[in-house]
Amino acid sequence: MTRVAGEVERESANAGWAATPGLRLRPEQLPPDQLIEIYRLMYLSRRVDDREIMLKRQQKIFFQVSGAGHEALLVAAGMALKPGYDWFYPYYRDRALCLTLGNTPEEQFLQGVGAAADIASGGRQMPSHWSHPGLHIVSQSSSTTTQCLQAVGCAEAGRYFSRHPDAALVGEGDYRQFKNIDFQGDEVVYVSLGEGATSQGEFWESLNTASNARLPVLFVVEDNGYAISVPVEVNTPGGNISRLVANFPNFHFAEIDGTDPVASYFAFQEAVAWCRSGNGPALVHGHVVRPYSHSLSDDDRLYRSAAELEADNLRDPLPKFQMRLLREGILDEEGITRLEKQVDEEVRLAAERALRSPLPEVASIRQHVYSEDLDPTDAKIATKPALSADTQARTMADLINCGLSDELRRDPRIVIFGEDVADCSREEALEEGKVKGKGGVFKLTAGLQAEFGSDRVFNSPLAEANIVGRAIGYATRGMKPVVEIQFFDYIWPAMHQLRNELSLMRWRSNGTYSSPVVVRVPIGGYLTGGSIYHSQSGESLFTHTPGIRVVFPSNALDANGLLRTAIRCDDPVLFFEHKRLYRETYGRAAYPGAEFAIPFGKANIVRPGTDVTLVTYGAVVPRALQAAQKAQRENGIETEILDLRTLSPYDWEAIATSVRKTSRVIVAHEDMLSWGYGAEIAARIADDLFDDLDAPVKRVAAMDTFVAYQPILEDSILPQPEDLYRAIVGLHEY
Ligand SMILES: Cc1ncc(C[n+]2csc(CCOP(=O)(O)OP(=O)(O)O)c2C)c(N)n1
Ligand SMILES: [Mg+2]
Repeated sequence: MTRVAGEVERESANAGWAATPGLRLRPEQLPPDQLIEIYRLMYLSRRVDDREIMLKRQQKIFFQVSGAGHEALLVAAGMALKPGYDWFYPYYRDRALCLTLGNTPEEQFLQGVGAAADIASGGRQMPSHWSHPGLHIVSQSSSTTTQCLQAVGCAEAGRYFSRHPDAALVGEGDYRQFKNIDFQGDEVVYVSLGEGATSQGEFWESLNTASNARLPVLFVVEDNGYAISVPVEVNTPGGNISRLVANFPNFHFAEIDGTDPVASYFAFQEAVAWCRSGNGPALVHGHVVRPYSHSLSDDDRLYRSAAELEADNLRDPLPKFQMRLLREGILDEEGITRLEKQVDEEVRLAAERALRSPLPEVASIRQHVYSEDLDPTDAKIATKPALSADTQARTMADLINCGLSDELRRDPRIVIFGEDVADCSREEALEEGKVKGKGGVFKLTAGLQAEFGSDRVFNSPLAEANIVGRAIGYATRGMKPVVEIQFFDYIWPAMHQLRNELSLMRWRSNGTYSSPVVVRVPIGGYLTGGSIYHSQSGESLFTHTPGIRVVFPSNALDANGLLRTAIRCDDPVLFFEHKRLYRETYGRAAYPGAEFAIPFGKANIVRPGTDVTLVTYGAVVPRALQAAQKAQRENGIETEILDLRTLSPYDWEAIATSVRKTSRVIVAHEDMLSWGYGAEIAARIADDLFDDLDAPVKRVAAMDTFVAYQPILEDSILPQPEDLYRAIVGLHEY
């Protein structure tokens, strides 16, 4: 660990920063041209903010959050890094960074207007939500801190490509055709956040992995002393984040006066050099000010005293740096006025042009929810199983493991990580044959690290957001992470990344970034003792999330064929694997070869019938079969069972065709009844097929409770073959 520039001792955070005794400023100076350019960019950033504030007051734009007070730190950061070479995960205060990298004032005003030509999002995101593919600024959300883990994944991808340059080659017949791979070998990944946002767990998760893997991530904490109205000491014990992070190994740390662009520049140069030369990550903690309240919706006089605001004003980097230029004779009054006039004019013209720019077409709204390049429902994807001499019936667990290994062999961009997925993190033991290896708590990834190496199959920390957040960063760089969440019951820490990030990367960036990750998730109950926290379902939460494909196979062959389509897909896929089905006798199949694939959105008619349609998926499929056999045996009823196989998209054609034939339909699933997946299907059937129905649409599902441990309770909570049988007979008699 090193500690440089601006090492200070003090009790509380921002208050009195400027007066801090012992602040160590570097003796170096910068050439006059660069000092003038720094001032120009700082002033430009402030004036774009001022113009946006005016436009917002005139109701010509609809939101404003300023970067005022952060300019010195961010111009310095931008100058120490290379646009289009390094990668950037900024946050909403980073206007000055983006301007320094080459994002133009006009591009920034186009965001405010919500114009079609807005390069960041085409009018989908608020202004100051930066994104610029040419400059390597990656689309960000409004969620504080989610960018940190993505930046870590982005850095990992850069390292992976430099170690495995062949992986950058374009592959045939999958998502790789649509990804530009761009890596340098020594690129640095910048990520910034406010001091308040360091309270989020994901910040600490990202430090964990950046430190452990010695990744070239430059963390920048922009400490303006407030998170909206909450002062730093409420968010950060002791009021100083530098103190708290100081023991992370492999980091270079710098705590600096972020209102001084020269000191900041030298600090960033050192930090960037540390990262670029492969030593590990760096964290620059810059003390800045916030002269314009949190946003235009906030008035900081409600919670900050006049004296405090006045003290902050004295540290405003813009007048301070102007005074310095005058004092040091870099510019005189006239030079300052000339420069400022030029900038004012540039800003005025840029705003005028942006206001005249065409607005997005309403018809474009649905674009980029999913990939427009690769359609996973395309019937051409379908292949027949290529049977070999090996006709042994394999379990779903086996055929998922084979599918992963076939694809790892075929596509060098695939990495697999998650909790316990590796065979053995201490790989010497594996190499020396001292241990057999674990390969997942359900053994679905067994043998993969041993065969493909620890760069490609490895354990994550016990942190689900870490898994999904990093995977998004990897995928944004064109890789294919196939990650595992150990149990569906523990997917929730990753929910923020799944719902606000993974699903949205393509849509919110107007199709310029994407993150086609596969997340494999063991799910479901019927485990006899699985209890609450190993039995949950909840697939409808994800089918209710646009941008994600949701797959839920019921047998070994489908799992293999759908997994292949998921991995080759250009969209993010949640791949649900029912734990109870992993090793069932039901649904085993012979190995179908390394090219077997099933398109999404194609249901399987598990059992043809003429009297009642039963639409279902997952572990209810074998139970529905039992019920249908009994209904046929005892009541002469012919039930047609549709296994949807993929829940989003789902095969409406197959449902409609069957319901038109039988005029009676049950939608059944293992998840709770109310607001479950079946509600949507039942509502659509009632809407679109009303004239074809001879009876109400019925649903069979779990009780609206969680799953209990004691088997007699579990049995009554989850839908059983007997429940399905009764529903079939009841509906037939209706
Ligand atoms: C996960 C999340 N929670 C809450 C918010 C609402 N919010 C937006 S900015 C902000 C304060 C951020 O403070 P800080 O990290 O210090 O950054 P600053 O705005 O001061 O630069 C909050 C609470 C959010 N955007 N995301
Ligand atoms: Mg803050």
